[in-house]
Amino acid sequence: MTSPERIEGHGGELALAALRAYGVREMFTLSGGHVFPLYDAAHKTGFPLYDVRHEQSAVFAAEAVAKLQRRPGLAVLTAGPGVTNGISGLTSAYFNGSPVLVIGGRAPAFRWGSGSLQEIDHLPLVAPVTKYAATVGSGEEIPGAVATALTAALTAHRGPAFLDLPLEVIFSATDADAPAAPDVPLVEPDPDEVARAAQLIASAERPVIIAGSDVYAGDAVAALREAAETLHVPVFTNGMGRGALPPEHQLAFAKSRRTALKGADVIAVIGTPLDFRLSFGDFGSAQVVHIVDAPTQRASHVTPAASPAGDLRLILSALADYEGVREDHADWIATLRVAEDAAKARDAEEMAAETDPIRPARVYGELRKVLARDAVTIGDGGDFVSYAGRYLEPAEPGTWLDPGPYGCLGTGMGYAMGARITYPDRQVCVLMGDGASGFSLMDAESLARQRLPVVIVVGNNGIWGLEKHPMRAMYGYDVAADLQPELRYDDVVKALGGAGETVAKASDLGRRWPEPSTPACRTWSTSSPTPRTPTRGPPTWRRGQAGQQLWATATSVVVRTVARGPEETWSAAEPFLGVRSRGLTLRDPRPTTRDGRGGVALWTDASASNPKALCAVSPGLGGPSKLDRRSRPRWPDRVRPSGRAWVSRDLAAVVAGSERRGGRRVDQS
Ligand SMILES: Cc1ncc(C[n+]2csc(CCOP(=O)(O)OP(=O)(O)O)c2C)c(N)n1
Ligand SMILES: [Mg+2]
Repeated sequence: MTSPERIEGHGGELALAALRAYGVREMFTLSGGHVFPLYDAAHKTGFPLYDVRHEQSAVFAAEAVAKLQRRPGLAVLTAGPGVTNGISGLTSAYFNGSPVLVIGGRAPAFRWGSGSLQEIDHLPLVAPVTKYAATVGSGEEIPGAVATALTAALTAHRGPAFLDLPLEVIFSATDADAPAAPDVPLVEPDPDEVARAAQLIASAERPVIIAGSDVYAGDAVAALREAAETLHVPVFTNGMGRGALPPEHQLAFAKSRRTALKGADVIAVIGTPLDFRLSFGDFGSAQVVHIVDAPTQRASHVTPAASPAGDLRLILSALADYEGVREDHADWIATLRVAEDAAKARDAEEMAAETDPIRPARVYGELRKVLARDAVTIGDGGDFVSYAGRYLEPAEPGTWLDPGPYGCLGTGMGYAMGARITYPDRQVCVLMGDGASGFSLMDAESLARQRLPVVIVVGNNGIWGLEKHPMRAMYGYDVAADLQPELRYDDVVKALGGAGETVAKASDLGRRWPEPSTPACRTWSTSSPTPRTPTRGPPTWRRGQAGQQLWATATSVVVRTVARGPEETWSAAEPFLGVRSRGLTLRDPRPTTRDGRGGVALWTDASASNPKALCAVSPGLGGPSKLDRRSRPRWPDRVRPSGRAWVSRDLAAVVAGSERRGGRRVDQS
């Protein structure tokens, strides 16, 4: 340092000085010569540095500390393949609003275009999935560039940022202005909009709050609780919002969501997008209040009754200070409590069931007995993790990590590393599908070597369960969905320096919880097949006429979007848009292919209570799919079909088509 205002050193040292000033406390990386000066700076100053076996684990680890600690996480990736390997991690952070900074090495600027090793311009690749991305042109600019990138990452709505430093910039010594103190702007909400939201919720007869990750990210958990208590509103949560109210709180609900969403007249969705997890904000006749941390997060596909945007602590504190008249929601809350208790009793039975092979519910039943209240649980997988979402009940905020709406498999070991570093003394438990484990299990070696013990529970069903079952349902067969049955993932972890064992009997699960201080990883391979779906042969598709309708009766509900790609071939896109208990869910048609074509197809089967709903029934889904020619379903008012329709003969799919309202019934050919 030359003076308090100027700092001196090579590019790595200048960058690290600025990173420290912004609260970065460690670096995740995989070795590469292009970024050696950052290692040198860390090494010389005792700055913690953790390395991994795949760059995406480095970004996921950085994301985990960012999510859990609400501060920036840093991944340092070498030029070219290092950065490109990190892009799924960056994208997940973008979808999750996590303040992650990736610093990339970069081939030298002075001979750009001459074919240097690992030379590629990263910016066009990362720009769509970052809030800020830039190449730093000189050593002098480094502290300022780091400050700008981190300010962008930390400003709500938060998200990742990217910088790359050309070889000569990071290696050269220079001096530069010391980084200014962080100044992260606060987004002020419009008080009138906040008042409108408060009044809507308070005057509702049957209000519901759904709180998501940004409530935790915005450090607004206490304010949420106060707001819920003042307004006396039941609270459901998703993502990092889980645990925001302790499960024993009288306003905390988890299992009665369907009853709540069906019966609610006002639904306040706070700090989470109105995406596929929330039926795209389509809650029938209920009014929607969407409370977001920045105007950019307001949904453009729905028109909420109110949508305050700004610092969530400010908004929720204002709701908590509401002094107007509020309806008495006691009966409504009591109704939900009955549904909640009934669902809990059903779950308890499943969590105790003695089956061979072990069912996921039982795994979670046993885990609930051994996990501490503050244990961090991490989900990385398909079916196995869906069950975790259902059966595990985070008791404290910031203790559940899932991949978020981007749904990227492979977060497991990176998230585990970030969680262990965040909480050296807590239980950290990764729930992994056997398929998902293939993406990151090699990083069990990084954990073992760097003495970062975690417990990994592999739900070993020998398949890509969440893909195999739907493919069989759709086609009557499946391909590319099998894994080696009973593969010893525990032996893999042992070979990597951890511990491991296979648990085959449910009654052994609870007994075998390793001591939290075990300085190694332990895998439990458990068999947890999802029940196989009966199949009745592959569907065949044919193009239909605009406005065609076919319908049938059946027994469960699955909704899918089917896009018609540019090459006139069918492809399934966005599976599992939502599951509805009301028989028919028809979404507004929207383009699903690059060229804007495509449409929305349904195949649902109706619920028992609504057996004659308009259906599109996959023969693979089981249950009766008899065409019902007596009832005459109609297009729901909201739906204005447009474009053309495609109808599957066997699926009796209904696809939005025609500019007309209403549809024409046709017989199945
Ligand atoms: C990176 C990535 N690749 C593919 C997918 C698609 N996918 C979603 S769930 C799933 C199956 C996961 O299988 P497994 O981890 O074994 O869990 P299971 O469903 O069998 O319990 C796949 C392949 C994805 N979400 N992310
Ligand atoms: Mg599996």
